[in-house]
Amino acid sequence: MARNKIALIGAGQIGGTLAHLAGLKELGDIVLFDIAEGTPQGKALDLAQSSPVDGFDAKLAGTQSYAAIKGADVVIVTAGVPRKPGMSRDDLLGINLKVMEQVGTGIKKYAPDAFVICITNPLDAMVWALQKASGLPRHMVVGMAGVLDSSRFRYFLAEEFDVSVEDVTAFVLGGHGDTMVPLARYSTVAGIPLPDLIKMNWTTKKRLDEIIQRTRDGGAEIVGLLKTGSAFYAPAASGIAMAESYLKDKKRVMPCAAYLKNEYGVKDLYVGVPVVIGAKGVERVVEIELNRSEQAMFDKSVEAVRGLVDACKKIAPDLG
Ligand code: A3D
Repeated sequence: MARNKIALIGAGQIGGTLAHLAGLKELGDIVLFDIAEGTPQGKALDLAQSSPVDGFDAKLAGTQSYAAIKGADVVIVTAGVPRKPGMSRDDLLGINLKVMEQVGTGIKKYAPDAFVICITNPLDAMVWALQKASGLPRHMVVGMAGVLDSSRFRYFLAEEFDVSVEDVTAFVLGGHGDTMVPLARYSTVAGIPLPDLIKMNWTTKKRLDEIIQRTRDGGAEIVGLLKTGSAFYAPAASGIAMAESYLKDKKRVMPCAAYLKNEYGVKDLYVGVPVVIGAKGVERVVEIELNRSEQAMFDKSVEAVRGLVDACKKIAPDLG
């Protein structure tokens, strides 16, 4: 059986970490693409030289040519610029929109059958633009944000309760940004929902609200510490979990930015919702029931995403 081929567009902090994880997990051969000459080649060679130590077999190559991604099974896009302290994700819109147009054209030409995962920010607008620019089927283009946001929430909760991260599940919906919607009712420790844990005196409503706010600010907290870029280990791990679910047809249920065609009452937008990822791409959008206050938070988040997509349509009318 031939190995799968994974193309990584953008070989920066996240791109390099994606390549490392894909190698360690033997997900397939890896091509790193970047406009910065030497960067993808250098990272590919460095990682290849780690493979005898770690015992994985994968071909790793770096390139400045889209032709090298030909026939990729999975494409993960991190090309663009990340945030610096004081910048919001939305400040990146103009620059990264142009990048999505270029990347979409390359994917359309050389990897039209791939499952495409977008990570570039502002995420919900960039995945929309990437789908439009590539013309790939909507169920084959998806955005990574919810897996990361819910992983942050899970980590903070596991710390709060002093239990294993493995036994904490969490749900975060909506756009990737300050309006994201961490859902306490659907988040559990070994199946016990968070509101019940408050009743059991494991935590207080006040503490839970603080954890939810820290989750919302999770990306900014790391930008503030690093000063020269944004988070990359956890975002890369999240992207790889989505790629793995597709390549191995695991059918995992994960919160991702998926194209909605009336689910949750939303049309023609990418928004973070739970989906099933399997060999057919996004196989199902899971519509959970929201109570009134959750729905209000979700609607606010959708409006923020719609504002960004409208801004994209103004800058690049051809995409709309
Ligand atoms: P960085 O280390 O700067 O890597 C980006 C790479 O993209 C650089 O190597 C650039 O040379 C390259 N690049 C720029 N323009 C192009 C182009 N036109 N074609 C190909 N490559 C290009 O950034 P990073 O890896 O830390 O972050 C990448 C993106 O992910 C940024 O937009 C971040 O904001 C975003 N990000 C998203 C999340 C989410 O949860 C959605 C989390 C963290 C970062």
